Amino acid sequence: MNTIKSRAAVAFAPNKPLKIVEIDVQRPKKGEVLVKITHTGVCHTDAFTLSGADLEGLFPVVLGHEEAGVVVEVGEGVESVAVGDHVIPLYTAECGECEFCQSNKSNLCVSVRATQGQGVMPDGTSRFSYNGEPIYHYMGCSTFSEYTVVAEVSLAKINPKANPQEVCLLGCGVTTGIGAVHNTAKVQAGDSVAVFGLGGIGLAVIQGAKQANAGRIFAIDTNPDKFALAKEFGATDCLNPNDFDKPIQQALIEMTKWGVDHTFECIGNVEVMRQALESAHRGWGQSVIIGVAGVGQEIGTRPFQLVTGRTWMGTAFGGVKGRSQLPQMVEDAMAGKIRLSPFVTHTMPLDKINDAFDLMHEGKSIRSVIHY
Ligand code: NAD
Ligand code: AHE
Ligand code: ZN
Repeated sequence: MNTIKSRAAVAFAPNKPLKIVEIDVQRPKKGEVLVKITHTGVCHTDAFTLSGADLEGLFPVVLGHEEAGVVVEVGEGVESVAVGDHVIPLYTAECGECEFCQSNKSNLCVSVRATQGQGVMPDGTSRFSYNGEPIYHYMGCSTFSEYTVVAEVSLAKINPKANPQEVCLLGCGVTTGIGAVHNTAKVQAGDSVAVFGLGGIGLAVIQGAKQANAGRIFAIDTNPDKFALAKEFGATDCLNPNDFDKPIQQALIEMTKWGVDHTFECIGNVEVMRQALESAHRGWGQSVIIGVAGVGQEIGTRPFQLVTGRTWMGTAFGGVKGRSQLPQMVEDAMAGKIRLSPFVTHTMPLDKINDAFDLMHEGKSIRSVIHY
């Protein structure tokens, strides 16, 4: 048999609930791997694409990109993973050979990125179908299907003893936040930090800032229910912008005299991106954009903000090179150096996945983890 059946949550159209159906998954071709997903987180980026605001959004599609699984079959030529290996699929591949992999300045491997953005495998075709009609892949992962096919270069092999319900979060949210602190901003001991948006990403930034022995850590969210966990991760000051009768950037500058050394936007709101940049310290402040903004959205500020020494930066997957660096992050989580359990506020089987999106939109969850 050249195909297997797989239970999947398919997004047939933007802004509609996912439908749980049985899809057909083709066996892996050359350079590809069939993975049985055991756990997958639901990240705001999945909701973003489902909303129709993603320039690269295609339907019907199997979403999901924050996961852990086990290799069940390898295609021709695959040597770096074998059947039974525990893996984390990567939306930022690492081929080791492209200009970006060869550089220590970037993790943005281009080996499969073009076809990934078109919702297909590197040979230009999909491995998924439903009633004979093709379904698109998503971010090179598509983990809202029990079985998925990914490129070999998109797999990090991890310690099989790791807890998959927790380390799946290293497939996106936690790695992105922690990596943004260490690899992108390069926060140093004593530096001040401001985090805008306290979801999975923002809380991971706080965890990273604490690891870096940052000084004051401002945690900013319009939902005060997020403050307890922010404090648990190390926030020193929790601020709700709605409590101020002035722009939050002005409040932060008044609280710090010249602004904050490092600010992080973890929402995907271009107005907040401006607030974060303008909260950064005169002369050297850095502002890192992590949030993903919708099609047509643009950022703006007075150029004077940059002339006076602020730097605007961005990061994807926290600058982490997945195949070479993620296995060690899994070890760090197993050793208690990275805390994952507080992020997992809800767990549920695949057929309840639409609840995970509702909980996110209602501000009630940090991460819902789906188990198969
Ligand atoms: P989330 O929905 O769990 O958290 C977002 C938080 O922002 C919520 O707590 C919400 O209350 C808060 N918020 C919303 N509007 C606000 C405002 N105006 N001011 C202050 N707080 C506000 O989302 P998440 O999963 O943590 O993802 C955050 C963003 O990061 C998304 O845009 C996602 O697409 C993006 N992301 C980017 C990368 C990357 O590699 N660059 C990786 C993962 C996620
Ligand atoms: N498809 C969107 C861009 C989405 C985006 O920026 N994605 C982030 C990861 S979000 C994970 O939750 C990323 O890694 N970007 C770099 C890349 O290569 O995709 C659009 O605007 O078209
Ligand atoms: Zn994500």
